[in-house]
Order: sequence, then structure tokens, then C-alpha cells
Amino acid sequence: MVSRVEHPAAGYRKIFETVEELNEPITTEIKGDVPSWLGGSLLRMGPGLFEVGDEPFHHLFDGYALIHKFDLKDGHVTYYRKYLKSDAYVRAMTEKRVVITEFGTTAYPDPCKNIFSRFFTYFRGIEVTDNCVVNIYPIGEDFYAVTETNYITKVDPDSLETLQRVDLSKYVSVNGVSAHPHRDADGTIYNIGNCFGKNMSLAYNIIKIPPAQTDKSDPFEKSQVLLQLPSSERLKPSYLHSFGMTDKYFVFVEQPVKINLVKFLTSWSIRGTNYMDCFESNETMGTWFHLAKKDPADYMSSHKFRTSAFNIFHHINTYEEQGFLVVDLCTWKGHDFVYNYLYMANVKAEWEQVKKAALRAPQPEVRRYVLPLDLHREEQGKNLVSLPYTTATAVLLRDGTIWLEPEVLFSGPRQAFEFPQINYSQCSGKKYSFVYGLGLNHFIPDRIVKLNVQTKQTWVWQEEECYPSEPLFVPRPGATEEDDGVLLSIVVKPGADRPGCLLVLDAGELTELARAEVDVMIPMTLHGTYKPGPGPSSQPGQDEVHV
Ligand code: 8D7
Ligand code: FE2
Repeated sequence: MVSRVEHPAAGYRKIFETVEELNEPITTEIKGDVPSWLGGSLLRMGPGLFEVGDEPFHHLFDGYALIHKFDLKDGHVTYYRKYLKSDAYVRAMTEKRVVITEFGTTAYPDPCKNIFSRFFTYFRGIEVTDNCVVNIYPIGEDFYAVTETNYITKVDPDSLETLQRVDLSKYVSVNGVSAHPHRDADGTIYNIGNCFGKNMSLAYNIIKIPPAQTDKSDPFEKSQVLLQLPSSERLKPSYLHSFGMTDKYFVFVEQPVKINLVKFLTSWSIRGTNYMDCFESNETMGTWFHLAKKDPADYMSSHKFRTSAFNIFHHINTYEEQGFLVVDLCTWKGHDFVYNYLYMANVKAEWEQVKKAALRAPQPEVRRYVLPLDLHREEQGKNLVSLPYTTATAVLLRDGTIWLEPEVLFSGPRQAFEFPQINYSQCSGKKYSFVYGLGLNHFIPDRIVKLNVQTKQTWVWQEEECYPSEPLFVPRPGATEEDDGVLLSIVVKPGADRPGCLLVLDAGELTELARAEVDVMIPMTLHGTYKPGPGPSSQPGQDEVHV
């Protein structure tokens, strides 16, 4: 599964170039057969505008959010896209400069304003970005574009119009939430966020948003903080990106990438600072796993799991078996923040520079950790993991902590298995076999991969000069096998006449079923959702939406 492909021509730079939104959906040219049961929409988010005038954005997460949609119906496919009309975007377009600070790009005060109005801007404090460039998913009956701040934005999944900005911190005590919530079968949403409390007491809060209300009332009004997890360090919460959930448990992996809160809350007003500048690495804490019961919600403070330092962005899946929690993760070994290297690789850079950054960065690995649920004091020093099929270990130490060692499910030098997706409706929180992902070759996405987490068998789809995105799994109606369905990915081939396409792969063998090509460039996308449509394929139980 390791890619030997090099990218000296640096064609990938084209997927980080500005494009225009479309006035109406455009038709696609189809090669192969799009299964007729695929009658929904692929919705994806990503950056689309990479500079404002001559001010460039500096990080992958800074470009203004573009909403992409491929509609599938009776074997036909159309493509549409619109910019998210966030405050960050609208104000930048009006004032022709970066007004709101983005993840790695600082906004500077308006040089045209006089000293008095600049003085007042200063005291207005931090304006947090609402550039929801990372993901789009349903809450209740609506769709929301999200990043990791307190702002999420309701969009119309048909017209892609921006409907309403929601400030989550008005409903629940969080300063931001992850772009990777979990969803129960009934539509209840669970998410995790940093909470920088009063008098700087910190916690990670798990929040719950109920499903669509029968009285049509706003689900946010009934949202609540379910439980708090403690921070390993005062004034320094860890950066969080996702978490694990089963029927009974939550797992949160606290990584050594820290937010320096003093910097975050003070140096912003002194200016010149952005989100990236507020991160630092804790070289000694290693990585902590926190466990909590779901119902009734309860933090399991006596289960102190520890292991050596790694970065964690994406949880793959978590399940319980024989008194153990199996936690599968996409990891990056080491305490240095991978986002710093992403910044150095600078997606607009030459291949040699990208390779150099990837060489120094933490190394990717798909790992399985196994957490014992029942602990007994007399078992000190022994490996507690008795699951027959894994080499992962957990040893109770004298100080009461449990030292974990993982089983490596996949590893390749500078070859990441990232943007993991599973058959969520069938397997989330349950024992499973397959994970699909995007293969990053020195950070450059150049293949779609499938991994059997039980046997470690891998499958690859790859094509020259092609840059795919996160593959989403869509089950075939009536399917019983876990991998009976298709994978949907947006693939970009910059040199081609029709440079963008929706790729439809058979999820079993990773063979191509169809592609629907467009004659416009499509920039890279991060995460998204398949929204099932109405129509014959939508039987009861089939109309769940995948987060
Ligand atoms: C995160 C802008 C942001 C996150 C220093 C505290 O989603 C992107 C990152 C990649 N997924 C993003 C863009 C801001 O802030 C943390 C950073 C805010 C926590 C309240
Ligand atoms: Fe993510």
C-alpha cells in the first residue's frame, strides 16, 4: 500500500489555487455506470479562495470555505459549488483585506482607519473565525458547515445558500467543538470541545444535541454538557480533533500538543498572533487516554491510561469486546505538532521542499490500543490484555497508571493512512473489519486505500497525476456485508481537459465503477457527508446520514 509515486512536477499545487463559485449546477460527463440506487448528494467542504487581493493565506485551513455538491440521480450526476457567506468571507470581500484572523494567517488592523477607531477595535477583543472550511454534517433536519471554533453555519443542502450562523457557546459551555461529532441511530449528536472556564479552570466538555424535535423547536435549545474530562495541565489544554464512542463509553485521547492559553487570551489583543502561534508541545507528558461512561455520564477517574507521545487527529472506530475497549486511531508518532510541518510543507511548495518537511515531521501509523475496563490492584506488572487476536498490551504500574503499547495496523515511511471512514451506520462503536482512507505521500494525497483491521490486508486505488480526497462509504440498499457499497471521492487531475471528477469505487475491491467529470478545476476538500436522497432506494433504515 506504500506509494512509490513521486510528484516532481508538483501538479498538486493546482489544488490549492483559487476558483470561482458556480451560478448553477453543471452537468458532468460520465464514464462507466453510476449505480442507479445512488440517489443522493455528496456534500464536501474545503478552502476555495487562497488569498485576498495580494494577501495570501498561509495555512491549509485558512482559505475561505467552499461548499461542494455532487447530486446523483438515476445514473446522472451534476456538480455545484458556492462560497460560504461567513462573516470572515463577507467582510474580507467588502473591505478587500483579511479582517478576521484565520488559523495560520493574522488579520492586521485597517490602515485606513484613524487612531480612535483602531483603539476601539483593539478593545473589542478577539474576533473568532466563522470560516467553516472543515466539514459539513446534519444536526436535526438541517445541515451545518463547521470548523473547530464556537461558530457553525447552517446551509441549504440544495441551493448551498448560507442560512444562519450559530454561536454554540451561547447554548453550552464550550469555546469550540470538534469537526467530528458522533451520531446515534436516533440522530442524537455527541461532540467534544475545549472549555476555557472562568478563572481559567479548564476541561474538555462532551456535549449532546438531541435529534430533530417533533415540535420543530431548535435542537440547540435542548443541548447540554454531558460530562467534563479534566486537563492534564493547568492553563494548557490539549488540541483536540476527534474522540471515540461506543454504546456505553466515550474515549478521549489527550495529546502532548498544547494550547498555551495565556498566549491565546492575551497576545491576540497585542496583535500579530494567530491560532497556530498559540500551540506548543509538552515534551514529557506522553499521551493520556481518558475514559467515561455514557449513560449515566460519568468520568472514570481511576482508569489512568498512559503511553508515549503521539499526535492524534482522527479516531477510526472504537468497540468493546470481552471487557476491553479496542481503540483504532490514525496517529503521528512524536510530540511535535504535525500542523507545523504541514505549514512548512506549504502546499504551494515544490516537491523537494514538501519531501523535506515530511521527512522531519512525526511519522504516521495506524494503531490499535486496547484498554482494560476492569482493573485489579493485584495484577500489577502483567499484561492485562487477553484478547486473542491482538498484540496490543496494557500494564498496570505501581503508581496506579496503566501503560499502553499499541498494535501497529499499518505503517509506511512518510505514507499516511489518513481521513479514515468506516461503514458508520453499521459499524460505529461495534466490532468491524474495514476502514477506508486517503493515502498521503509526504502529505500529498495521491491514493485511496482500504485496510482490513483484522487481517491487515490492504487495497489501493491510484492513478497518475490524480489527487483524490477523503473517500466516503455509502452502503448498498439491503446490504448485509460490511463492505457492500461504494466509495465516493472527489478526484482532481490538474492537467486533464476535464480536471475534476466524482469517483465511484466498488468498496469491496476498490475497483472503479464510474467517474463523473467536470471541465472546471476543483480545489482540495477536507471532510464531508453523503446525504441520501428521497426516491426508491430510500427504505426505512436506509435514510441515515453518515457523519
Ligand atoms: C481551528 C481556525 C481553529 C481551533 C489555538 C486554539 O478547523 C481548523 C483546524 C483544522 N481542522 C481551525 C481553524 C481555528 O481553532 C482551536 C485552536 C480553537 C479552540 C476554541
Ligand atoms: Fe479532521
